[in-house]
Amino acid sequence: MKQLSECRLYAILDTGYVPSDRMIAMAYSLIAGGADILQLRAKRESREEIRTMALELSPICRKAGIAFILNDYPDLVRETGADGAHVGQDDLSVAEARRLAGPKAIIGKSTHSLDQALSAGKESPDYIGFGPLFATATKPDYTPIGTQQIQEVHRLLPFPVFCIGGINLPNLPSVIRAGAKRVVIVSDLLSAADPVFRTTACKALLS
Ligand code: TZP
Ligand code: MG
Repeated sequence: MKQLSECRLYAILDTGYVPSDRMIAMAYSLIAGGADILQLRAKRESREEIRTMALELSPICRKAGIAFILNDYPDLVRETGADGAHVGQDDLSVAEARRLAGPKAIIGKSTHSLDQALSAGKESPDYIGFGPLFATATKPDYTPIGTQQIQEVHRLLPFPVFCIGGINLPNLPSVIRAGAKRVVIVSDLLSAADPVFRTTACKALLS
């Protein structure tokens, strides 16, 4: 499996954008476009529905050689064959998530400010998400933090930082100029007329 340090483009399969009957096709499109990691983010589905989707997605990612991460549900990581879990500020600690997901699991944490990023650093996650950089309908209740602190967060933290929130193909060059090395993109890839083309274009800018 691709190491996190090699990963540049983290794509999220968010069920708010992709109906369950298109989920697998979308996973293949994101992979074909060069996504380095896939996350399943299903905020409205039941644990059982998430388990079923994860059982389908995890062998697809495994064959593609990329990590498959569950948003929330570290307790489902082992039984679904996922590679890790992503926790938010109001979720389990990184240590608790790791205990449930297993010692080899990748554990990521969301952070929404420089202070939160530095606190998360003390929990030794495998990576953090940092944002939302810009306003986004995918996470509407959060204040955008802009791009000014991207270099600082990279300077202070020893693990991969994935900038997130409102990033799209048109603004990606400015995000990279601001210091981002890795990004998470959700709606811009999932809502694209041609998700393979869009993912390929974003990946090309990051490589
Ligand atoms: N966490 C911070 S912003 C965000 C999450 C899950 C949503 C990112 O989605 P998009 O559509 O790429 O703005
Ligand atoms: Mg969560």
